[in-house]
Amino acid sequence: MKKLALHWQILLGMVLGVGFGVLASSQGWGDFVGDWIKPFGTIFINSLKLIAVPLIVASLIKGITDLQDISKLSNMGVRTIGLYILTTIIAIVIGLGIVNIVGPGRGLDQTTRDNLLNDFAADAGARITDASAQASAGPLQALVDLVPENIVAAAGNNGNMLQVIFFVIFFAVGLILIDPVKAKPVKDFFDGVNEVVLKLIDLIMLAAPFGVFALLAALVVEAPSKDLFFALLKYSACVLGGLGIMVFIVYPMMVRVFTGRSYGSFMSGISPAQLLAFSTSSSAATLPVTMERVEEHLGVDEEVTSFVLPIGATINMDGTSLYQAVAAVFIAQAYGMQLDLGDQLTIITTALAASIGSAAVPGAGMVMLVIVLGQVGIPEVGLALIFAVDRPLDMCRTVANVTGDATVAMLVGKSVGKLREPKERKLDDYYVEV
Ligand code: DAS
Repeated sequence: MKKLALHWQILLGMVLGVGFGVLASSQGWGDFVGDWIKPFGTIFINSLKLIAVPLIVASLIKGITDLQDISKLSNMGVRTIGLYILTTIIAIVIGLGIVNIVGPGRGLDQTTRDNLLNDFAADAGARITDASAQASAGPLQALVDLVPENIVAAAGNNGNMLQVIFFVIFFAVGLILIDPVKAKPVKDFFDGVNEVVLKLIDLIMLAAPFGVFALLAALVVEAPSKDLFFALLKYSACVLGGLGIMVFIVYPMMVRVFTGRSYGSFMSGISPAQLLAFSTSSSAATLPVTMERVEEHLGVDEEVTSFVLPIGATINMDGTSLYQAVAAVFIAQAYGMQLDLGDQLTIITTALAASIGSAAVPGAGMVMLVIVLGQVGIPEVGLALIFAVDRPLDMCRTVANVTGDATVAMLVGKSVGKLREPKERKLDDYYVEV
């Protein structure tokens, strides 16, 4: 029996969702969408987040114990972190290049600027409060936060994916070091959990077209007024242009050069995860699908994906760092500030740190942007200028975040000899055999 390939199903759900959202907005059905459609989108995202932690635990333990050798783990770790930092710096430099050349803030008329500040100052204030709590922490706070005092609490608290990962790596190393006879039942148990969770992902993805329909219909109905978008069009174009260069040029080129994989094969392999990242604005919610796509359709061995992707979903946010660099310079321009080379270098280092510190949930990048603004002396309330268009940009930067993670997983897989050729798939694979 033939059925529509997953990425076409999701794309159809997205298109129909936007269409229905536009119709609902024009007919005044906003409340109906909020009460009867949006909840299905929330349920869909929650179901993906629900299995993210069990998936990370089971696949990390399976992946690391399959290594059987601690030195392989550290070798993979060094390559992973190194590539994550490299791709993030590339993203930030591209963002800075575009925003300094285009200068979107220089053209922003003062009336629009003051209206935006008034309309969104309260929202910006809330984000500034959130971020300043993180900014006031000591230099090693991020390291301290890595070690949870209670793993159950850490697993229950969404933003602490890194604490779960830290504990699971620690546990898996212990499992490698004990008597293999005693370790086998534990390893077999987590292998079984891993299989079950992968099957749950398949079941949840059956609902993907309906989930993204609900998410996008609600998003269109709740979108701020159109004139705000036009006022911030140049700014949005700078962010989208930079993200487009990363997603459609830099990543596929890195994959082509370092793994030999074709453009079409890479893009068709990762596209369902990209569409989900776009619809959910959450790397964490998309992670189960990212892992399944990178393993099954891009050919990276599980012992690599189980390590590289959960870490990437939390600390590697190339799209977010590019957005933070563009937003910081845009706000400075809107206030008539001149940023010298030193300021731009400070933006690079701070955006790198801020993107690592951003949680893999909607809107996290904007909260951490406050830290970048503070470091360069840009008025933090300037956050209000970009609030109106943050959600659609968040959707796009999450696509870049996920694509960057998949790219690094392929490069690390290739470098440790764990990248196999999957069945070659054409980009326009409309139907698959089931
Ligand atoms: N939405 C975040 C993510 O999940 C990115 C961001 O907020 O910038 O990747």
